[in-house]
Amino acid sequence: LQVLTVPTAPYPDQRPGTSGLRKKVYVFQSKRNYLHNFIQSIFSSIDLPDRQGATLVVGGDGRFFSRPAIGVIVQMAAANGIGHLIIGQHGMMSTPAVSCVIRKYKAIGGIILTASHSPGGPNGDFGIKFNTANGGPAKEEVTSKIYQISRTIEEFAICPGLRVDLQTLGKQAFDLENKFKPFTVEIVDPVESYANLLRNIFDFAALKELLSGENHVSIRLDAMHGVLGPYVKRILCEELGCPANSAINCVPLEDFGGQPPDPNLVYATDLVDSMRDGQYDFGAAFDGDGDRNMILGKHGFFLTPSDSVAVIADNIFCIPYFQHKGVRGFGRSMPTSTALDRVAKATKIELHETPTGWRFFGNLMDAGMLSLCGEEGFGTGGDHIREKDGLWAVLAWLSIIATRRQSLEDILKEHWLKYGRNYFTRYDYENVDIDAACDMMEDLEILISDKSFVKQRFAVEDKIYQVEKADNFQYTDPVDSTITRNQGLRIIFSDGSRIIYRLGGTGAEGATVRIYIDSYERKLIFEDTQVQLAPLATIALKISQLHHRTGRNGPSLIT
Ligand code: VG1
Ligand code: CO
Repeated sequence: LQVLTVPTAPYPDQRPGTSGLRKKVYVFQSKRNYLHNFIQSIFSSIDLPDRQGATLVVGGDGRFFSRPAIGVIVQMAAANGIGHLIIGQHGMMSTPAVSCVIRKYKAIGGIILTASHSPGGPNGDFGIKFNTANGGPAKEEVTSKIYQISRTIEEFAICPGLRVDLQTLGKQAFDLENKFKPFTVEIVDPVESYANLLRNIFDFAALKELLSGENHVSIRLDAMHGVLGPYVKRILCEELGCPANSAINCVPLEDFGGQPPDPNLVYATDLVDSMRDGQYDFGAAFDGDGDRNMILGKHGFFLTPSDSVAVIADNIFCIPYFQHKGVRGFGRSMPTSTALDRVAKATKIELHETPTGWRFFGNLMDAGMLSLCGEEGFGTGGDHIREKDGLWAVLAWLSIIATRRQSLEDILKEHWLKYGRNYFTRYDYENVDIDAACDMMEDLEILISDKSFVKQRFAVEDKIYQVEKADNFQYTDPVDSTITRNQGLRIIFSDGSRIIYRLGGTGAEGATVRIYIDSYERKLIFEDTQVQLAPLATIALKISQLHHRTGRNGPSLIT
């Protein structure tokens, strides 16, 4: 097979965000070599000796445009010296499974075709995540290198005659011109390695008893037509004995059936509706690529992701993996509520507060400093891999329920009684004009950085909040001392309540402004979240003038 070098012209907008590059599908379809440029930039970011003959993993959530994209990636991998590709059958493999497979086969990394929770189909979004040898999202130094290369790229290498069969399991070999060794592609069952990993983390016999023994609990899992369908069916239904009606929307679709595969109360409507009448004791939904989870109790009782990681931390020894490996640290992203901090304090386990995005946790895990972590954005995971892991979170919760023999709601209420409750909400403003969003953030930073801002009081009705600290969050990695700046504007009040403003890094178009509100209550623990947080929300909008500055009347989404 012939290897060609094709001239190309760079694009200015291929900077990877929180987890990969995300654009509208039409951008990939209509801009000449848009995909090729980015893939070449990834390969060029890896030094040739490291790339030569190496193994790379390819997976994804099966969204529209994935198949042609994988065809191109295979042709370019061969032409760029990669020796061996491991690809999930039909080009599908969840993000956590890719992380697992990279580590298991000591690959140099993986490419995941997904825009996660964003809409799919011809009018939806497409995305490319790049993970490195530890199995986690590429670090800033790698992504900025990829971005720099993409801005000056002049040519890419490709093997246009190479055609791979994504359907048949097993190895395929291709002879390339001027190469001694054949280039090999291995199509693997996307579930197998990952299922094996889970078997070694959890007590499957106990879970099977919980889910299909006498007095079993009824659960409902919604794969939202993303990649997790086959994982849910094989692991939960076939292996752990859940009845077939436990698994819904388990056929992966290119457009996810028309809804964004976003596991929250707004988009996971099938799950939310079926939980309402109390037929199921426990429910969960996953995003397109299977790294996010939303968990509900009976009657749809909502578990916030911030509480989820705190409760898992407090019950961590219900999970055999941690009994064996011990617990070396807890982590949360900065905007995630401080519920986890209280457990860390009580258990005397160190807490790490990182910027948003899983790559920061990965560094700590590699150094043996972190065992369990979570993000408010429906992400939870442990150090078994280097990605958040939706199904792992579900099995973690089921392990707690199996051990404690209590409902999710009772477990959570006991947690609040023991530690107090952090009320948490997030307002998202999507596809905002980029200049308006950036100007607002700049002015807000000037305002809150002024010395006079500290000690200022804000009153709404009978509630008064006094500013104790305000800053632009920056993070110094305790392992390699890298400093990451500009990670969100924080206003912390004297009672520990926080308002955080941040620009999201996963939107495909325009800017995403996020406001996070976190407030701690020791006694009033059974109130409604939105009612409880209304005064702080009013203050957050007043300080930032967000509606006025962006021309919006309200958030696109509240979670
Ligand atoms: C969002 C979430 C963050 C998550 C990231 C990737 O980032 O807030 O918690 O890690 O998406 O999730 P941002 O920068 O838009 O706030 V996913 O499921 O892509 O893989
Ligand atoms: Co995701």
